[in-house]
Amino acid sequence: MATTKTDPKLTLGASGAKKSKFYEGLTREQLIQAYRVMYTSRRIDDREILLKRQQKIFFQMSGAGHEAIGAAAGLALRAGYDWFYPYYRDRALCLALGVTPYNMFLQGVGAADDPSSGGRQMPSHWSYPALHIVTQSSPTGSQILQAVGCAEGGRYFARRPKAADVPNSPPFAKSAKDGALPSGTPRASLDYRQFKKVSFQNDEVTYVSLGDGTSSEGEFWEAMNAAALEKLPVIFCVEDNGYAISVPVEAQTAGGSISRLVSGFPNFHFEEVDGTDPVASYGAFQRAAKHCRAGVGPAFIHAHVIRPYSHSLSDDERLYRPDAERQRDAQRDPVTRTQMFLLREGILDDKGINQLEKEVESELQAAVDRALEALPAPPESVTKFIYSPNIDPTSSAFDTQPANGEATPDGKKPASKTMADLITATLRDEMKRDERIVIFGEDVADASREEYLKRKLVKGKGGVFKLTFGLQNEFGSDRVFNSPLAEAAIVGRATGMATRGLKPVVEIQFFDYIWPAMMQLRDELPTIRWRSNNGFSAPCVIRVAIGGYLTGGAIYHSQCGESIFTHIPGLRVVFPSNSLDAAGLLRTAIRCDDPVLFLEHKRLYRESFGRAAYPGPDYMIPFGKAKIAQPGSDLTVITYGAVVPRALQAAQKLEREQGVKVEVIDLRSLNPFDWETIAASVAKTNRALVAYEDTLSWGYGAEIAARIADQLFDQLDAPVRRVAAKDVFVAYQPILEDAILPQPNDLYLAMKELAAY
Ligand SMILES: Cc1ncc(C[n+]2csc(CCOP(=O)(O)OP(=O)(O)O)c2C)c(N)n1
Ligand SMILES: [Mg+2]
Repeated sequence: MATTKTDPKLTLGASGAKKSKFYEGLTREQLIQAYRVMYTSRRIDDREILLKRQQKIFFQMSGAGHEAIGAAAGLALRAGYDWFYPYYRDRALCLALGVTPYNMFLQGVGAADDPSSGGRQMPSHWSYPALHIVTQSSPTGSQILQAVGCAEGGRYFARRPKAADVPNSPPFAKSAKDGALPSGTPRASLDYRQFKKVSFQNDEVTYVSLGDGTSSEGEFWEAMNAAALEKLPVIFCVEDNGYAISVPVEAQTAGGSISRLVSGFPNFHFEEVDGTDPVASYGAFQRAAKHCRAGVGPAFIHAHVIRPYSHSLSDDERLYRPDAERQRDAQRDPVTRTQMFLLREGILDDKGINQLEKEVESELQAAVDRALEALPAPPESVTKFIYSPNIDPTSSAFDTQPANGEATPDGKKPASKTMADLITATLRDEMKRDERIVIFGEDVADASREEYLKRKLVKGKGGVFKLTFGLQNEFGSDRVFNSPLAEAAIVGRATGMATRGLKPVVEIQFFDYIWPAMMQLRDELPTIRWRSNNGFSAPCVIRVAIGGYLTGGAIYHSQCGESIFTHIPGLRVVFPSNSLDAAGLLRTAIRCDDPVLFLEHKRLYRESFGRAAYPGPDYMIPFGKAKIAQPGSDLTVITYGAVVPRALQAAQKLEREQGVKVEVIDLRSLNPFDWETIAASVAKTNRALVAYEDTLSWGYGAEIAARIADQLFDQLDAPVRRVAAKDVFVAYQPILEDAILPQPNDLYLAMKELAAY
């Protein structure tokens, strides 16, 4: 692949003056504009440092030393057309794209009017929807996979423009808090697309930047691989200032050069450039963008920059960098050098420079004065935008009846379908209805080698549990495809796609292997709407095969752990126990406007328990609505998933033997959960047992038990009890597995004891 290397001896330097007459295509006005951006950026940093010392702002991250590469990127790319996943040193880029200094100071003071987050995020965590600057978080590197997904989303819409259409005009006014629809609105018409503005360009590029230290994160490599595989128009820009806090690049990157390490990736255009030189940097971006816009692959820009202001205000680099080294860097200061360059080239004289700097100073003074008067958001607003303000998946709009149960004309009863069957049927129905749905994950395609399918040489795989079987064949390889074996990439790419308006329904093959995606699932996907103050959202569905009782599944194919995810605000978590619920809840998950973790119990996929007839293409169940699996008056059992059939078995035995009538509540959705149904039942039975398959301590049932103890204390005639797995891993040998996981007999004994208390 093409590699362009600009020698760190600058085009800005005296020796390069002759060559630079062409300025890589930049006009004199653009060069002045670049300098204005760079100078403004540096002065904002200086002002913020002062404000921090005066305790008028609460944090500061500087972009000092990174101004030239940012200004160049901003000149080469287009705000509101291309897409941007910048990192915290990209102040100059954001200014070049159109963010105002006032907006930046609003971030610093944490104002309600801060357009990035309304005071929820630190300064330099950029988010400006109109400019296509996508909300940024603090973990180093978690933006990179999302940038890949963003580029994929753009390309998908460019190839399938009809997918961007919105099926119906919004069926109800702006807020649908209670989900009430105007009479006559077909319920099936309700979905996230009505609230998701989609825009795309055929030749758009996605910019993503990171520091040299961040290139050590695994997600960086997953992103590079995915972008190269898919030839995506992503510009990766590594802003190499030689340090990650105190760790120098040679202790961070094998061989000390990230350019050398990535040079083997195919389909890339590579640039290594002096990132303190705006002209050379602009040239690098121009060539990188050209490569990406042509649709032939991604680009990688390795920009050598400096970091004159320590890592942050909490860091003093003199503790690990000697003066001589710092002075060497100072000679490459991009602001000073660009100023010298403008003077030398006769683009601005002293007067012109002074004038420009005076203008910037007075603009900043006015912006600071205004920002210091800005008010914070009211404390009661903090829970706003954890979830979609537009679609409430707990509402009655998602409460539809199954369209079946009647005998067919020839008198036959409809066939009983497994949970696996109905999940596949729901995916198929929804894919037909909504062209924005894409499915990817490990092994989910029928066959990556399409020609085998075309020539009918193979039947196809469609997932290790076969739930996506036939979908690639039916809907095409751009809608159902295998991803590399990289869970963070699955969730991160899905997040980026969903940000653009696609509806990824991705699969994590086993819950036991969800952990590489944990950064995306904890710090990214569920936080996007809240942290951007509703500026961005990423509604998508993560399907995960979970659970044990497999006789031979052992530790790494049997885990539960749902409470780790119900603990995360912003993430809906559902866990059906039977076919009909799986179909209804999956449809709600797909059509709603929030990220959903959809947990599918492997043992229940093909059980005879809970089979049901196909409920039709519009059957939905609202989230947060439990089902009374068996009514009773003496004792309440609150459970879900594979414990439901076991609890029913135990309850029926107890009733047969002792006439105890147990009410079994199947929660079905875990976040939100149905407190009303629990409270009404416990008020009636005065006894509560919480049963779950996960390990006992700190598990999901602990929260339910605590709430019952807290809020229903007066109703209780007995302590709240729990039955769950022992606090160990699940063992392979079936006798051991039986001893570890809660069995019907454990449930029976606990029910019996509690009923007699
Ligand atoms: C995943 C993660 N680990 C650690 C940190 C703490 N941290 C913030 S910035 C940083 C160094 C980043 O260095 P580099 O990528 O070179 O960027 P630079 O700050 O030098 O521009 C670290 C360790 C973090 N934010 N996220
Ligand atoms: Mg660095």
